[in-house]
Amino acid sequence: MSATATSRVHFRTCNLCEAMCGLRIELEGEKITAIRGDDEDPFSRGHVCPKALALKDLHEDPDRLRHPMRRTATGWERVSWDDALDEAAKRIHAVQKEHGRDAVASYLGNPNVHNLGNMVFGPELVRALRSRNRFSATSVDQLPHQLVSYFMFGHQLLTPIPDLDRTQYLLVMGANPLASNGSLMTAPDIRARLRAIQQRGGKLIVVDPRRTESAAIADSHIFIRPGTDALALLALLHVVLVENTPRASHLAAHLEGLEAVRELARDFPPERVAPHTGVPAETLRGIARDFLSTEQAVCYGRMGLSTQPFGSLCQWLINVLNTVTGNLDRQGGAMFTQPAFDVVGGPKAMALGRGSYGRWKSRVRGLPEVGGELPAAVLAEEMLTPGEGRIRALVTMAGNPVLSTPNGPQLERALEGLDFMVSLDPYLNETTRHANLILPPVSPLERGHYDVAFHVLSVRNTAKYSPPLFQPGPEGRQDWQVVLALQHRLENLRRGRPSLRQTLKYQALTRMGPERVLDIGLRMGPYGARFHPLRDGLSLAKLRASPHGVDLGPLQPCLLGRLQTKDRRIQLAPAPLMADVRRLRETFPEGAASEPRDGELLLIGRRHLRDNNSWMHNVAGLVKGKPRCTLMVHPEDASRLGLVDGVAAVVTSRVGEVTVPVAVTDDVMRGVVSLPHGYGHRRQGTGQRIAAEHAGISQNDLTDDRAVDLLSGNAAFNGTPVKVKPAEAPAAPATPAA
Ligand SMILES: Nc1nc2c(c(=O)[nH]1)N[C@H]1C(S)=C(S)[C@@H](COP(=O)(O)OP(=O)(O)OC[C@H]3O[C@@H](n4cnc5c(=O)[nH]c(N)nc54)[C@H](O)[C@@H]3O)O[C@H]1N2
Ligand SMILES: Nc1nc2c(c(=O)[nH]1)N[C@H]1C(S)=C(S)[C@@H](COP(=O)(O)OP(=O)(O)OC[C@H]3O[C@@H](n4cnc5c(=O)[nH]c(N)nc54)[C@H](O)[C@@H]3O)O[C@H]1N2
Ligand code: SF4
Ligand SMILES: [Mo]
Repeated sequence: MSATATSRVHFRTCNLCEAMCGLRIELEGEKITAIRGDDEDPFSRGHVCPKALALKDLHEDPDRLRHPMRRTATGWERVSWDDALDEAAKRIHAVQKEHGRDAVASYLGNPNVHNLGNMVFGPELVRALRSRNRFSATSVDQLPHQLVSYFMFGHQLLTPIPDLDRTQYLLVMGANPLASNGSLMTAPDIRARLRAIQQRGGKLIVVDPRRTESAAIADSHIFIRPGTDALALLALLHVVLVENTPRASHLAAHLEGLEAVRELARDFPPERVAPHTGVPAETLRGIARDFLSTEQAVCYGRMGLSTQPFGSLCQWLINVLNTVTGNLDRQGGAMFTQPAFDVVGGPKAMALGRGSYGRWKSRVRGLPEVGGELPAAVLAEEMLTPGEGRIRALVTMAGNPVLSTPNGPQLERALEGLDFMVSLDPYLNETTRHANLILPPVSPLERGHYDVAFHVLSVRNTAKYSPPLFQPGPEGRQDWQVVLALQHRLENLRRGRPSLRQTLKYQALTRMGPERVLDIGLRMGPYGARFHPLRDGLSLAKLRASPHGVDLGPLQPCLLGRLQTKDRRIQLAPAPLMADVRRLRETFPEGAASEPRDGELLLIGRRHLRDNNSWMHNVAGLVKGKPRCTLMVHPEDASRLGLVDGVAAVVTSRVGEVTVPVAVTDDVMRGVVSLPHGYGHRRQGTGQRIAAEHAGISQNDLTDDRAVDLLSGNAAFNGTPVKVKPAEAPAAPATPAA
């Protein structure tokens, strides 16, 4: 029998970053022969980055786990799904019975947000555990944005998005979209979209302690001392509100607290902040004047502003600047989406929580809960500190906190002491090697996809569903199926016997699946077909019939209809944020200047187009070439410290030490050094062979779990004080053992 493989083409959305690029995948039989950009996708218009091809590598990776694994004294052994789920449920139940509910913690990582099933049913895992010890990658990332949206607009996901395609002036602070492809600003082919601003006569300004890839294409790049952006933003507000009178916006009648903000800004003229930020007063005055004179301007700040000690103040002041210059909820300014599956304003059953603040506190350090979670920076101390309420077991789903959260080595020590740990993850890595059980989901190509989160954060209203490309084998489970199965077992264990009600609920949810929930959400949403057979509107069937996606138009002013504050007003001066300015004043006293302390340098992060946090270094095509895990050092610092380009240096912080090759470059500011995060694959007992050959070191072996934005608890990775010295001459090679 001769088998001629049939060729076919499959269209889907890339789920690897926030850009939602449309892909055109070519196949011969079951084999992928090419992955290209989908020219017919109205949003991404054929753009892809080098990571798109990795979807094939991830799918075919022999190191990717394909069945549940149990750790034993002699190594890992394969177990059946039933045995693994029974064991996980029994052990979680046993820990909670003996030590209380909060003794079991959960940590949910970033890829959950890129996964339809996990967005719909992931919260069931947290609900099933009934523990207050909930953690996620949110608190090493965008937590300040969420907290500020909750305070100002009444919902943590009511996030203003730069109207990239219509703005005439984009002020980027602490983001590098040319490497990250954009974040909290879904915008495929970001380079072309940024260039377009300039082509239509607009300007791109980048404020960053490093001359990044994005800064290199900007009209101007301004170096700023790490961690001082809140001061710079207050100075911009000073020029706008105190030295000038900005035009009134259509929201003027709906603003609460404008005078309070003006009074606050009075104390921060550009001259007062310059000795701390390193930004000349005239530079800030120029930006403020541009903001006042440009019809459509917007300030946008991301990781560099969120993961620093004043992350919440930064994101708040950005929103205030956009608002008082008349650019909030306005074409070309900072706008809000109206997503087809509306988890913010849609039907209650579909909605994600509005948010919350300080309903409880972490046991050891007393940091407040935000949106039902505690900061990842306290996870290790909650495991290591004895006493009532100590965490003794952990469930991780799509997360690698050993490499992603501050002071990773301390967390590793803490994981070693747990009574039980289970990880939903396709890889045996730095975190999951500590688990007793690993429950691997299918590959991204074996599941349906819809970006529940990123359609909410997009620069244009669009909707797109991708069906599974491959059918999973008999051992294949999606995360959501594992979550529901675990929840079902836990409920029965708590009751002491199987309950009919629980069984019916479990069967109903399993049969429904995320696709059915998506269909209902689309139908009930702002463009929905409802349940009327003749109504022309969105439904899952409609999206299935539009494999390149549906364009729903540019963002529209809609804030007043979507606002969820109690008094239906925009809160410009929320009390917790106003109060936190005191901490800023104390850190950066008036009349003083911020100077480096005894030879210390400030460490910042760095992303590269071919990396994706910690988990894609097992893809050969992405790690090839020059090693990227290097310490960038300014030439003057290098010569002062005796550091040589390409030669190893020892970097020390309060919590740890790493040895890493130096890259001497004046792309970083004097006094600042930069390392990427997500490396550090040298740990014993992991199962990612290619990553181990390109190990690098983990930036989070240096970052400090004590350094947080005190208001939100978000990790303050950027601005970690470090000392750097040349590494000793390499030791003579050891005599080989006989
Ligand atoms: N290729 C790739 N793409 C990714 C990811 C990845 O790992 N690799 N990760 C994805 C994820 S999870 C996210 S959250 C996004 C993040 O997306 P971005 O925020 O755009 O990415 P970063 O490269 O972290 O940009 C942060 C910038 O802040 C600067 N910075 C550091 N400290 C300060 C400071 O104190 N002040 C100022 N003004 N700037 C500062 C840094 O130099 C850096 O250029 O990227 C996503 N996309
Ligand atoms: N120093 C420093 N640290 C940082 C950052 C920084 O800029 N500097 N950035 C922070 C940011 S923005 C983020 S978002 C975090 C990310 O932090 P994490 O989410 O903790 O880490 P990731 O590297 O994204 O790891 C994702 C894990 O999910 C697994 N995975 C991938 N896809 C799936 C799936 O579909 N299902 C399941 N069950 N598992 C899956 C991978 O194998 C991997 O183990 O890191 C943060 N850490
Ligand atoms: S930019 Fe992001 S979404 Fe687009 S191909 Fe690259 S990883 Fe995928
Ligand atoms: Mo992130």
